[in-house]
Amino acid sequence: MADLRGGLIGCGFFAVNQMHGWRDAKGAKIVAICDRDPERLKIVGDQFGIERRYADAAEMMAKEALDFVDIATTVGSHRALVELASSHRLPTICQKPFAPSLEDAKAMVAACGNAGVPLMVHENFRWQSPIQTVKAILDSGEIGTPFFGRISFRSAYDVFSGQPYLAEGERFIIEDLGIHILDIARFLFGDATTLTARTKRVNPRIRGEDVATILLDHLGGVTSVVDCSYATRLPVEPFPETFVEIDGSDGTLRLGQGYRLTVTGKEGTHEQDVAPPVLPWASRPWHNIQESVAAIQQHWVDCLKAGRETSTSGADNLKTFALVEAAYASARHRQPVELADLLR
Ligand code: NAD
Ligand code: 89V
Repeated sequence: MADLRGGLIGCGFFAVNQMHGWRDAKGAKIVAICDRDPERLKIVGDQFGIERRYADAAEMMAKEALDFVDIATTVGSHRALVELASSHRLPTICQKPFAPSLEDAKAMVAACGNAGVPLMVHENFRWQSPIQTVKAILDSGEIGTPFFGRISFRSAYDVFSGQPYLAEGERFIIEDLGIHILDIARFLFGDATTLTARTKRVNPRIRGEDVATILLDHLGGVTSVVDCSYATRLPVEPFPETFVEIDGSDGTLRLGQGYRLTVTGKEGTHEQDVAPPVLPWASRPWHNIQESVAAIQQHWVDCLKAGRETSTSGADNLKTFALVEAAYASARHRQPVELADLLR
């Protein structure tokens, strides 16, 4: 089968990782790129040798024979671009956060559903290899039935230098980072029924919240805590590692700093180094995220070719996005939120 032909929209900070991931992908290649900023278009076009360049996504979709588009712009443009792609019946990948609101996200899923085209949200954190290993151990039954989980991301890394827009939004850590950590909680423990959240802003130079603590009840009976902070100074900066603690009926699992995994089951305790590989184009400390970009993009290609639904399809990601909305609502009203009410 010939390589799938993709068009990438948005050639900014993160798109460079996506372009590297596409260069590694088996069965697909990027044949055209688009950015309304000519400077970004030139930088990415020159770096990856892409000659077909557009300032306007509608023109690219009209002129190119594409098999899919990859939308790597920031959230404000996602709905319009996904709806444009669906009007061209183009299978679509959309970066996280999926949309500015749950209402927009539902409309985007409906647009692609009505056009009969696959939609995947580029929700890559569950594709990090340490997280995949945690899931495999959970599924193996080694620690029995889980009843408690903690998924934690605490850091003082300066994310604002690479992504200055993160300092400007009314919403920050839950929408940008918590969304990944909440998705990991769903990936490991299943869908949530009720959520309670508290937020804080510690850094006075940003507009949104930079600390969030979230309590979730999951359908399968797990109680989990998702906690995120960009105001936490530690002796060794762990960015961008996600730590996991799971207690089960037969044992425990701990994924800690330095990608150390410790599992205690009925047979005893074993430790494992689950550090992700540093791909040839990757750089520390981002290699963890960069590896997951390559993995999710390969998953997209494999699913598109086989006609299978992706792990983080638009429909799946609505449930993660609902957790984001619920967290803000719970923190604002200082009350628990029922997820079923949001997903109706
Ligand atoms: P950025 O601002 O650096 O890049 C966005 C680019 O899109 C800009 O070059 C801009 O000119 C272009 N653009 C915007 N609207 C456009 C339109 N309608 N048509 C054509 N071009 C358009 O942003 P970024 O930091 O690269 O973030 C992009 C997205 O990636 C965000 O949604 C962000 O949350 C996400 N992100 C994800 C991860 C991850 O690990 N999954 C990490 C960082 C960023
Ligand atoms: O994944 C993200 O969206 C990034 C970062 C990991 C830095 O928070 O913004």
